[in-house]
Amino acid sequence: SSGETSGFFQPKQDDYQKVYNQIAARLEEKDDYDDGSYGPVLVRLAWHASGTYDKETGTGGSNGATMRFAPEGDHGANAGLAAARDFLEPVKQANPWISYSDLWILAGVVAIQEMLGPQIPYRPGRKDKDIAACTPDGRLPDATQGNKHLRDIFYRMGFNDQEIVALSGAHALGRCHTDRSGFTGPWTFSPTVVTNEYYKLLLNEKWQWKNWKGPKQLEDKTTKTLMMLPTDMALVSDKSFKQWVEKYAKDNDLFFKDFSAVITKLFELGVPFAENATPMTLKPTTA
Ligand code: DDH
Repeated sequence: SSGETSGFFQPKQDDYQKVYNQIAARLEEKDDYDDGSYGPVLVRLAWHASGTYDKETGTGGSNGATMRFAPEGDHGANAGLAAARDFLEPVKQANPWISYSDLWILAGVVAIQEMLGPQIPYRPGRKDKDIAACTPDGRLPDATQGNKHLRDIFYRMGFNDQEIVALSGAHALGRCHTDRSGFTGPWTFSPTVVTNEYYKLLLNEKWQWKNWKGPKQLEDKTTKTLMMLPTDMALVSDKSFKQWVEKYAKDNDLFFKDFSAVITKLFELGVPFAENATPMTLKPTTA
């Protein structure tokens, strides 16, 4: 495919597929983490790299990977994401031509596809920025809050109510950690597979406040092993959000289609792509 010519390397789709495959192989190999996969925390890294975007000022977003630096890496919302960044470091060392910004987003794409989610089109072209581009604390959502906060945060990035609900389906994946956010537990029984289970559980389970010393969270009445955050419950206490929860709970294909579109939009916020940057379809290793 491509080679190193006259000192600069122009990566092609093949080269990104190779990095994809390396990340996928590492996911497979390091299966003793959490519920058996680094996949969820990689998705969270890509989301927190992107979700700092402010459409008014054009600041933040995935173009920059400024979470590498202490002010942003130390924001409370980013607690625990060093695990994801460290997981990717050997891949960066093996492929020094890829920017951290492109690598983190590629890893999000790999994680979603390898956890049997929808195909996510990938466009490279992000450049790493220096410490001066770190965003101020407070741009990512605060799980203790409600509908108004959700809209303030996600409208600032340029999303609407349907998109807020579609993005939130990512909570089918992973879990909360007391030493990171203070919350505890997974949202679903299959936290390493992309499904519409999050919406089904939101609607069909009875949720009660968990009786514990930690931050206010909900537990399912039936097994008391699953959790919801106050911000998750906001999606069923608000008519405009709830209609989408109902649609996605009924129709996994619709969720996959809308999730793919909205996560692509999230991952590309604030990225000035070249005119000829066409999205790539990278092949899952599970196919
Ligand atoms: Fe989230 N999330 N998230 N989340 N998130 C947490 C974990 C994970 C909120 C709070 C938390 C999105 C939206 C919201 C993932 C993906 C996405 C944790 C637990 C908290 C708290 C962290 C820890 O203790 O380790 C809030 C609030 C919102 C909101 O207001 C909407 C979105 C949009 C996504 C996305 O990817 C598109 C994933 C994956 C995890 C699991 C991480 C892990 O380590 O496991």
